[in-house]
Amino acid sequence: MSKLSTVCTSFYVSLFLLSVLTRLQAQPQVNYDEAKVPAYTLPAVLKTTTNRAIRNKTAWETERRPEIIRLFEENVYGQMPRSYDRLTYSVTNEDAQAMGGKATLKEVRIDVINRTKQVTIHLVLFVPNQSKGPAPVFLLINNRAKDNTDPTRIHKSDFWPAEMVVDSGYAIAAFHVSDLAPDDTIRYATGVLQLYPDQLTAPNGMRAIGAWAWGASRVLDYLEKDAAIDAKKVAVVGHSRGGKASLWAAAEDPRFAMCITNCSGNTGAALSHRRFGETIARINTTFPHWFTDNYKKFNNNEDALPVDQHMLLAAIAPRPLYATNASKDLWADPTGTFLALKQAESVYALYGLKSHLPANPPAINQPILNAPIGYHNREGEHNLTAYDWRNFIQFANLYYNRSRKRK
Ligand code: GTR
Repeated sequence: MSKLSTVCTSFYVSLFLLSVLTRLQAQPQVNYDEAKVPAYTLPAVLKTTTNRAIRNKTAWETERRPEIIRLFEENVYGQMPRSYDRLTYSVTNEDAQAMGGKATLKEVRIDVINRTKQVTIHLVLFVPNQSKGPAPVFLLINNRAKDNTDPTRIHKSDFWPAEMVVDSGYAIAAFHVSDLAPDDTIRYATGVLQLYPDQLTAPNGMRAIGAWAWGASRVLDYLEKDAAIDAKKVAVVGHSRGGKASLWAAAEDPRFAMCITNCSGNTGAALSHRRFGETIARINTTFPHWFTDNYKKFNNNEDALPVDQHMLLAAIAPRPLYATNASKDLWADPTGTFLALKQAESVYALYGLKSHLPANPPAINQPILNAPIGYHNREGEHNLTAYDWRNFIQFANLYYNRSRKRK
């Protein structure tokens, strides 16, 4: 190598190292120390932006709840388009003897058309054959590999333990996020956003998480037409980024009977004002295609945000809500999740619903299974596991049995 090229190479190497260093310095260190959580004031869930106190469920439903949804649309998840020209569906594969005769498999193609553009959602659904009437269902927003929801059951996974759910008397369904918005900074716009192109240029335009939640509602449009399903008992389930979407879907669409959010962390079930683990700046930098452009204003500026995630959880009331964490998943801030749930209790109380959450986070592997607010912190890593699903089923059993008795 000539002397000149050696000099050039080391010049560029130093330039590269310098830029990496500058970027690292620009990113504040991740905080995992409770003592370093800054003092913060959460926006009050039961006070309007004009500072009026909300004292009953009518005022909550007519004033504060719609205001909260608007604030989340404007600042975080973006507008949620409610109209479309047409939805059609066709069962592309049906097997009444799936899972060795235990279930009926349906693969359904759902097409949603708006302004000549179309998006196709591929739904996988297993309904227990033993079911005495229309079956309640768990609907997973699948953000992981498609083989997690393999309709052939050659590949089985605890991420979507279909056999366990069917054996418990529930139907189980799933669709993949990529049908709505590929999870990619550039390609995310190739799904639902084609149907609503104005959203792309709007500062409060929907992005990928909004598109996934929108997809869950379109699947619910289909489930309402499927006689094998009790559409009044659809639990929307999501893990991590899928759990952010399951919360937004349930908050936006009151037809979802139950919401389950697993390890959803920042801009999911955890409080952002705590700046513990993943922060708004980090999530917006790594995943700029998930939330509105407006949300970027709150990078390293949490105190200016007019909402926090406890308000999203509260918007799901009085419907049952189950949130989880994993003990080694500090990035998703288990304490911040528990605190957000505690803050939502006051809204459930407006409906006369008593929370069974303890004052402080329960010990690891000590689930709180009584509705309206369920919670557990599973031992282990960031994941969706058989342990988590067993508790979701228990939570749903307790809730549905109790509401049956009330009737
Ligand atoms: C992480 C992201 C989290 C969470 C997670 C996941 O990288 O920072 O907010 O969404 O991915 O989806 O597994």
